[in-house]
Amino acid sequence: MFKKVLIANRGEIALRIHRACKEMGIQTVVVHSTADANSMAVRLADESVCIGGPAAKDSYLNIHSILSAASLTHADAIHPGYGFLSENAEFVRMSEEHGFTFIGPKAEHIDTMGDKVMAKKTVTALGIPVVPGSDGAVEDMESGRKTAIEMGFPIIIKAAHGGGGRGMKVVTRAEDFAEAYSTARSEAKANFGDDTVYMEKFLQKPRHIEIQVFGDKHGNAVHLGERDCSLQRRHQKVLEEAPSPALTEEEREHIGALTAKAVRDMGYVGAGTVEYLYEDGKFYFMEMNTRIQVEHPVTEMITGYDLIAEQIRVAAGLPLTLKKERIRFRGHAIEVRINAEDPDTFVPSPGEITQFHAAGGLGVRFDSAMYNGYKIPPHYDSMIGKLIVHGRNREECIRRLRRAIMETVVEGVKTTLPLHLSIIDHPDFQSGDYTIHWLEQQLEKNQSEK
Ligand code: MV4
Repeated sequence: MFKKVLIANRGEIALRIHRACKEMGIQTVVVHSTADANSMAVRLADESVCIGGPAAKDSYLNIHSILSAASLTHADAIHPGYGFLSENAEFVRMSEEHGFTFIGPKAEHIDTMGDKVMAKKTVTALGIPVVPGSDGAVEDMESGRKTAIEMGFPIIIKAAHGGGGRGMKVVTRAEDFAEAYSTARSEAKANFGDDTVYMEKFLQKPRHIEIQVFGDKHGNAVHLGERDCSLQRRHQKVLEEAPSPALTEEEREHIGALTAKAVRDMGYVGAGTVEYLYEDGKFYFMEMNTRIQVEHPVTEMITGYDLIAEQIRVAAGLPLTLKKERIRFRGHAIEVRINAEDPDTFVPSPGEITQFHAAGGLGVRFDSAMYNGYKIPPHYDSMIGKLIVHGRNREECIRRLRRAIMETVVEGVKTTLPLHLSIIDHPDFQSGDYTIHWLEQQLEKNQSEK
């Protein structure tokens, strides 16, 4: 096992990784920017190294500084968390060349899944269902329009090197295809440095359902069930829950087994998430994320496994402790992301937290790097914490979440807690009847009432 792990991240996930390391008897080094010198992770880690200025490119994205810090402190392995360098294949290769184990998948799998056309080809060959569409890239306007007419509108044009919803165009009529196609290509070139685009039938009322997977270096792979992440705003997840209120036990078993088999056949190592759109009882592959995700605690709460500890064990070459026969799903879990933002306008609200109290009690978990007097720097993502609640069933979970939100105190900055309260109090949420468009439609309604 590793003696020392370098944490190449910040905020709540840096702290989350530190906690897992401490429970495993591993020493921690956290790297940080000048803006994060007073962070909780820096305070708690065994060692810390300041690696640059506040801008991510000067610190959390600076591969050379991070590898220097790892050399200087004699770290054995590097945990990238999520975001930043977590899906950068070049960082994986350079880390390994310098003798550090990357706690994550192989560079090859990061590359494959980073190219959405290649990802779709790869998973199709492994028996995963995908959205009908262009077979690979759309090379020219005429063939694209022809395929679109054959498939029937609406269709969606996506950038091969995009992801997270950026660079997509929905087309509803053949007359609009030409313009959408050329705009999509030039935007893809400008944003991702590659103008490759592909096309799919546009699903109009799907849910976002993702499967948590894990593989090890011995050829084992398992799934840990799904998370329903349909409640999003501008491709940012707002609330996640497991199990999905939309799935039957048979559907869960089916998509879970199919996904685990594909991941095993790929030889995938570490934590991953396979994202699907789900509509009318059918699943369609969207993309695979080759990292641990923000919402992983939802899965931890219903399975009882520590997914960060499992990532570390697998990276060290140990076999999965997650055993298919032993994975049981217990009760229901919901996570709400607490952002330092105005709950109506979503304008970021950095500044000093003047009063802070985390909710507690049975079934309540608060993952955050906040403390009384903490100054939220303006340079990063506005997520300042996650409130995760477990209950024996969905109804108990929602009631407990309401209680926990009411108990949480964050003063000095605006937060999205009031938004979460309004979501969980809504009959559509309580009945589990929502799609990927529900939240934005709801917010529009509220706006027009004002
Ligand atoms: C789609 C889709 C409908 N049909 N693809 C958005 C993020 C990116 N990963 C893929 N996305 C979508 N792809 C087809 N063929 C609708 C979306 C989409 C979406 C997906 C998940 C969660 C929220 C979303 C919001 C808008 C659009």
